Amino acid sequence: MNQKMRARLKKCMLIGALAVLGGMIAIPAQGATFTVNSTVDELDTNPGDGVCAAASGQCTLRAAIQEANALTGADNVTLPAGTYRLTIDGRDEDGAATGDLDITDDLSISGADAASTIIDADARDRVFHAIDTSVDIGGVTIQNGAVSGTPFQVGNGGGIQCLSSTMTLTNVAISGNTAEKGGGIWVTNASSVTLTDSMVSGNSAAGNGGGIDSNGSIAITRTTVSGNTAGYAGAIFINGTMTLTDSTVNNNTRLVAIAIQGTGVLTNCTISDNTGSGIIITAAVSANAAITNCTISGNTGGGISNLRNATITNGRLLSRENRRHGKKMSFYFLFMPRIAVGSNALVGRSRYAAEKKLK
Ligand SMILES: [Ca+2]
Ligand SMILES: [Ca+2]
Ligand SMILES: [Ca+2]
Repeated sequence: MNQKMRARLKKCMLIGALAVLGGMIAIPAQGATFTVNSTVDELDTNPGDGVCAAASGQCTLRAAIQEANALTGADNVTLPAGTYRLTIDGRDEDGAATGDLDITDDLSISGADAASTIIDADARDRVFHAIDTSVDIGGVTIQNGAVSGTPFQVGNGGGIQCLSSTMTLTNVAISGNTAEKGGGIWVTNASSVTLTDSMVSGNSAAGNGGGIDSNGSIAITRTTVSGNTAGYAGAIFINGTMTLTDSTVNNNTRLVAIAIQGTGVLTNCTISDNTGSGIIITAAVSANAAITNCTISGNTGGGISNLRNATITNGRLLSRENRRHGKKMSFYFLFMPRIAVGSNALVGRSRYAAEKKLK
């Protein structure tokens, strides 16, 4: 073997070794990407064949989701600007064939932006139903979902129902949806939702949470929750954990804007001009809140009703603007309040003592 041959052999062995190594490195599957090219609501003719195609030959939003559900692994849907109206009736079906868009396998949906990519349920059912999966949705408006009745799988979550799922919602608008609970979004206790740079507005619930009702974990950042109505907790009802950061909750209606029955961590927020109290930390044993650098003003039922545990730091509670029964009232205590305000820790039962110190 001459030197040239030896060098060639060495090179071959190196390439062979790299090939073996390459085979061992797990390269994550990219999944399929389906680009929707029709705003019509049509079924996929053959879910699982890898092709997003309705009878018309076009790739519709429903067909793309059915195809992505049928293919194992995470897939992507690209949704260009347009209004995608759901027109196939049939609630309480979880295969995305009728009514809402059921997502049952990991999926990412990318719209152009919330102003131009609009998914409208036309009040036939909710818009999205995430079921035991992980979903990213960005750049869309989710509107005009309407559900009612029982059980909860049917009646809760007008815009979105997040059922035992992880959802990341970015640059979305959730508006004009209605439900029994969670007009905009309803979240189960085994779920986790991240809502960022978004708007939740004009939704309504007969029961809890006009905008959002969450039993799971929800992180709300740089988001506005506005103009929602409910039987109780016009904006947000929290039975699990919530962080609300750099966000505004305003102009919501009925009894209280934010009800915290679990854990609430509110930082750099504005809670203003709601009909009812700004925030209630309920009497439930689990209820607790930490409120830091928030401005709470102009709420007609008082600023904060603290029935359990709350820690408030560097807050601006504008007592003249928060009213209850027509009288200025920033804090409203009913039951053994334990409250800390700035560096002045107040622990006690007397609302008058607490209020005096607060002013
Ligand atoms: Ca297909
Ligand atoms: Ca899939
Ligand atoms: Ca469904």
